[in-house]
Amino acid sequence: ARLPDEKIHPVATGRAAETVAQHQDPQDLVFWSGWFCPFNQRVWIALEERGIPYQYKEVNPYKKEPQFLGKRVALNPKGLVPTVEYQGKALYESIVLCEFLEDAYPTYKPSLLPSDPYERARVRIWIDHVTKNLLQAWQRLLMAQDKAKADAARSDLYDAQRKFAAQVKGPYFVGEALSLADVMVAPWVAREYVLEQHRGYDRAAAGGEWKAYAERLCARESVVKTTSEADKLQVIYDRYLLDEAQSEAAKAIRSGQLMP
Ligand code: GSH
Repeated sequence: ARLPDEKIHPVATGRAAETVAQHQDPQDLVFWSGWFCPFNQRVWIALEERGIPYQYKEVNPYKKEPQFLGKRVALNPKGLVPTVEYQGKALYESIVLCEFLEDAYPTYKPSLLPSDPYERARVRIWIDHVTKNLLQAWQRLLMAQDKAKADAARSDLYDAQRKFAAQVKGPYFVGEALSLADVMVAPWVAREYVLEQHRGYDRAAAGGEWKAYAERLCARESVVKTTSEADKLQVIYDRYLLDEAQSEAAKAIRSGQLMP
């Protein structure tokens, strides 16, 4: 039997489809992407912000078709998107990939890491906060099946967002320039409407600073041009909202663990 997660719309749509169309030519860097995936969007935003040449290839990570799986697992033992093939060698993990783009393409400006070592470390501390606190609460709220669980997750999410917002110098995390701290959180900010529509989330409840910051991120061109049509994404989120999703992330949250 086919996993329902395989029925995901096969390709990017809307503004994201235009971006895909502009990145079909072979390049040193092949971006194996799942259009719907927020981890994936981090790398996509970084590529677009910095104007790095890349070839876009769509993958549905839930499809276990052998010809796909063979290639994908060979590239990424975890079998996840995003995966990057750079000069024929594979790399994965969204945060590592964004850092790799900084190292491998130093002449592509703007850099998404500040030059000051203290500020670079501060960016990394708050990326860690996004990973360990903000995203976990986000996903728990999405998948919460009763009021008590939803209330607890929502309150943890507001708390994580408020703490993050207090660190934002404005307009972005380190100030005028966009940095990896913004890139790491942006895909989930751009999906907050799912929580608003289905889980009683209210951006303003995370504070005025978070609300203004979130609106700024959603309007950023690199975020807009890597975003597909909402109805295609909704099909995927419906399965999380009903707690039917079978992704590794869904299984982890369901068993009280951190997402992979
Ligand atoms: N920690 C990974 C990263 O940061 O890149 C997470 C990537 C991830 O979970 N990707 C999902 C995936 O490929 C799609 S959003 N899932 C396949 C599966 O669960 O089988």
